[in-house]
Amino acid sequence: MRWFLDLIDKHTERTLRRVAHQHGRRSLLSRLGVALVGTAVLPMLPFDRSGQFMGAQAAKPDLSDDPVKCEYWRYCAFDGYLCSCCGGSLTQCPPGTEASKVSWVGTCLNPKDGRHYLVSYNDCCGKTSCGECLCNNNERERPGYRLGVHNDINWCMANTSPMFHCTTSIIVGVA
Ligand code: ABN
Repeated sequence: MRWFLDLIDKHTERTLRRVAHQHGRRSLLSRLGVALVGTAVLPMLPFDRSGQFMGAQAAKPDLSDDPVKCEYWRYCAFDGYLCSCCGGSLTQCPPGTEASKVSWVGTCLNPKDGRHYLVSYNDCCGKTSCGECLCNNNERERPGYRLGVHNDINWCMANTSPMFHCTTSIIVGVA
């Protein structure tokens, strides 16, 4: 009888040791793995360090209404220097320059009334490059091999002086 009890004892002990051994090591390994991955991945997560969650978005100024900013709505297909930064205005060439006889016409959405307008981008000619407020937007523009729909062109070429100074943006119609 004694030998039988010893046998059960040994068997139980062996089974318990094996279970404890395997289970303990696996759970330790899995916990270690989670800790390692966690510490490596946590710093990569995006954090809002500004302390103004979603607030920054709301505070963005509306540049579509400012004629000295390239984001102004009429400049959607503009390529040149803004005449509003060069001593002229949105529609007027600076003193000493004259409007180009030909121009590129773009179609821009006015966010205020939701309508599309035809905007003529006339270059102002007769003085060297203004160099201020370079602006290059290309809505509906196409590459140079399609000349009629390409805006990267000196429109002063048909004037007495082909020197390009800056570009105006004149509304010529509603699309
Ligand atoms: N239409 C503005 C411009 C002038 C010269 C060269 C490229 C573009």
